[in-house]
Amino acid sequence: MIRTPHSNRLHIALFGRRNSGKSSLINALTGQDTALVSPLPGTTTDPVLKAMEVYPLGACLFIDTPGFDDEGALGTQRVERTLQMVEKTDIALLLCDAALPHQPAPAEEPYKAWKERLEQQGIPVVPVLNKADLYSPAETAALAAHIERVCGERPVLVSALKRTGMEEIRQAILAKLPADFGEQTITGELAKEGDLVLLVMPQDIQAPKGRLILPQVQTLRELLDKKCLVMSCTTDKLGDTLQALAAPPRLIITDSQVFKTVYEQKPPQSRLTSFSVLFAGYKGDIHYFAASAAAIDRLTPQSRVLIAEACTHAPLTEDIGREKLPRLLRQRIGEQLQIDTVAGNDFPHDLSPYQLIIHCGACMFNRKYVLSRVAQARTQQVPMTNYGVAIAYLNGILERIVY
Ligand SMILES: Nc1nc2c(ncn2[C@@H]2O[C@H](COP(=O)(O)OP(=O)(O)OP(=O)(O)O)[C@@H](O)[C@H]2O)c(=O)[nH]1
Ligand SMILES: [Mg+2]
Repeated sequence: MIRTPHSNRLHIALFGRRNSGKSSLINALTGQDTALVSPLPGTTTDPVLKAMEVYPLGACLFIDTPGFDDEGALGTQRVERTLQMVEKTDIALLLCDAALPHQPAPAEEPYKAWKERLEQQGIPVVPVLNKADLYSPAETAALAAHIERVCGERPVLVSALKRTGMEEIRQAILAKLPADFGEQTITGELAKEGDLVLLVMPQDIQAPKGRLILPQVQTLRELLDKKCLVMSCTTDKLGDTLQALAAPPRLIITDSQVFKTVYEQKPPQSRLTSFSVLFAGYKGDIHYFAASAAAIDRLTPQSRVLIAEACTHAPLTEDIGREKLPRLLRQRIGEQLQIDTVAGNDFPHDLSPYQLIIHCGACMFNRKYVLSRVAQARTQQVPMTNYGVAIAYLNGILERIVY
């Protein structure tokens, strides 16, 4: 874990018509030939991601997208890919290529609609006028004024070709960044300097060989940064570990699969939570997840449940999303309960067939993406919870844990 994972990077996506210079601008911003450039419209057919440290923005992930004006059967699929990227975008660069005053104006000005669409999803938008090198200063000013009329905001003037205006783009991104971006912590108020924190981390068949999984690594690092005293053990060594400690831990963070065992053994003074419950708050909306867990009680054998996983790993034996959770749910509700599973970027537009959605901890997704899914579920009035919260609820201990 030497590099910042993608999920923790500021996701900066470029949107615009085909040929507006999105790929050229990614290359200019990153100073590398990351994306393919050509005069042919429709060159970019799949989103291209490039992770980079950018002063003063920090760890960023640049996302190049196919033009949103693409047509035809394949074009429509490309636009769909672009729309998927919107769900993950923290900040958008909207490339506007306006016609010169003496040229016929394009039949349609999609920028206003696009800017509004992005802003409705809570995404700050930086309008950009690219290919400034093609115009005289007077023409550039006229174009910028035109875009300002359409978008309600003055664009940043750049030339991806000559690589001018890059500092202005960085400053514009910085100015639009939500003040609290990146401020979210995993353990929040639950752990502070000097607290003794015990991590219960069973290294079962699902644990990657020779490594710890991302939520464990990130939590451990955060606790060390907070100057907590961190102890860790596997489930079978929990009793020995508690005995070895001079005082009970202030907080115990456990893998949610062994929630019940840990709850039964924990000292009464120790507060208990799980990695996935913490990540539900870090990555999503813990309050919606907790409230939605009660929907489990309203399920009937005829209900339909959607399980959504972020990773697209080959299912393992005793896989939590594929085996453990379905088994727990069916034991409680009935064998006929219909459970659909989706993975990665697949997430249905129409959630109405489902009485409940259970999402994984989403360590591979950025916060924005999970919140987009929560917003979608809320709008369609479908309860959505996550693995850890559901397991805690099924074990009857959701009210007794902290988040
Ligand atoms: N003069 C000039 N040409 C540019 C500039 N930026 C891009 N171009 C040219 O515009 C054409 C399209 O550039 P791309 O970067 O491929 O455009 P795109 O928006 O990624 O296009 P699609 O992938 O097809 O959606 C290429 O011929 C580029 O060389 C610029 O700043 N100035
Ligand atoms: Mg392109």
